[in-house]
Amino acid sequence: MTEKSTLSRTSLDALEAHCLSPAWREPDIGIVHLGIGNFHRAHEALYTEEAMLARPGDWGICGVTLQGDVGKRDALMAQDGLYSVVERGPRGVRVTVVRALREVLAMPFDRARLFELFADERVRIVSLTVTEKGYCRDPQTGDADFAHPGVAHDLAHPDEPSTVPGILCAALKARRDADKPPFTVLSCDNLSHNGDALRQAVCSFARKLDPALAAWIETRVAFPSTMVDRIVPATTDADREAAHAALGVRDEVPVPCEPFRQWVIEDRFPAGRPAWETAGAQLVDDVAPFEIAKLRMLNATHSTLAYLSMLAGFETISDAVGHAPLKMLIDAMMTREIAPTLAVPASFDLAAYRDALLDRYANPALKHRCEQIAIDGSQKMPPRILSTIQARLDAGQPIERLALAVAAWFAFLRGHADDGTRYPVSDPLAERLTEAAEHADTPESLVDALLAVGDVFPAALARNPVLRDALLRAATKLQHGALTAIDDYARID
Ligand code: CS2
Repeated sequence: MTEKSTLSRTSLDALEAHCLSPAWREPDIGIVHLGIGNFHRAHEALYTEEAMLARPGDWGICGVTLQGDVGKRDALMAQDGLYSVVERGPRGVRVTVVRALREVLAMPFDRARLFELFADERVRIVSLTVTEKGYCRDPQTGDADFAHPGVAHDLAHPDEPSTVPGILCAALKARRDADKPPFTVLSCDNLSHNGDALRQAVCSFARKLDPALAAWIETRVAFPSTMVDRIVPATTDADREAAHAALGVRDEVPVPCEPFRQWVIEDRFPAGRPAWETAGAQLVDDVAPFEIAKLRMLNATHSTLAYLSMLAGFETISDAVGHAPLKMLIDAMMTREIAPTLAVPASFDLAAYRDALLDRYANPALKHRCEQIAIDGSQKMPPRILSTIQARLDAGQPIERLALAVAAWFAFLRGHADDGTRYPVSDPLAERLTEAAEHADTPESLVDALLAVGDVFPAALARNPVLRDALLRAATKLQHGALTAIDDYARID
């Protein structure tokens, strides 16, 4: 093969060693996935491919970018939807070519084709990884956020939807109007009770447009919740090189990830589903304990590591846990402050879960950048950290380490590290947050200005004096630098 050849369905035969099995029958599309980012491609797409190998079925995937990222669409389509997963573990790299992705669309350009698929009853699942902000929820009520410009646009122009509530409503309306059974809607984002949260956003939106449609969605459409887990960094040239070295052909859009993966799914799929359990997914009646444990243990410590590292200057998660006091701090945070708030089944060993997380973070091959995790803190702090703080305050228990995590986020919002290095703050509320943080010249003013952001802090929590005091202590300590604060907080009892 020449230097120039790239991954394509015609080069597949030569790549058998990198496919999960040579016995592949091209499936028709049965899943439309909104948010065709790296996470989906290293997670659901791979589970789906394995499931189809174990039990053949038409569960090919059509991936959609909602940001109109035609570059991504074209790069994937130039490779016939093929791409490789570059699994980076402490013992080396494994490259697997994934074939389950059959088509890629970019909204709004490919709207007609997307709605053709939505109307086609062979599409039995519409799944999503659109990040927390993609749900366009009002944080106070959980309904669609009618003040959001995209949501307001979609209400005014329901046939040209651009947001998740608008798109799903229009898609389900097309099904209902054609008198066809609905598809199942499967949220795969890190939101607590993600299925219920999405259902509320969609139904509240539908109620404004067409109450009968809202009632039809409420009674007919399943929104199972899921807990998804795999650490998937952004693609770098090193991943393109690793894929090229393994495959002998170029892959412009490989996905790096850790070896670990987990998927816990509520088993409610009236229109059917791939045999994901054959690929190791856990199908359960109630996903909540798993979802909350993952958000509060993994995602919370990820965010804590990210904000402290952005201040202290650690670039990746493995660099961060390579700093012994920081590792001690998040270990104690999980053991002392987070795990005691979790109600998990007896078979769920929280100490083992914590230790496994610390090992996963230490994976030196992954290079998961703290800057990537630090984005969208306003969306991430409530389910990851504030819910645990609330539970501990309710029980009269100390929250020192959790408060340090929140104060580190506040300090991060100033836009520069302790050594003065500037970095961008990317967040849907960035303007409000950074303005509040930049104008605050004392720990008190910083804490008060940010506690007043009602989209993040519910009023009762913002008024809680125990939280305010703990935040003040942490913000004061952080004035001496994150490294000093980490050292101190690693030692507290
Ligand atoms: C991370 C998650 O970027 C982030 O905020 O905490 O994407 C995390 O890597 C995944 O949830 C792991 O399953």
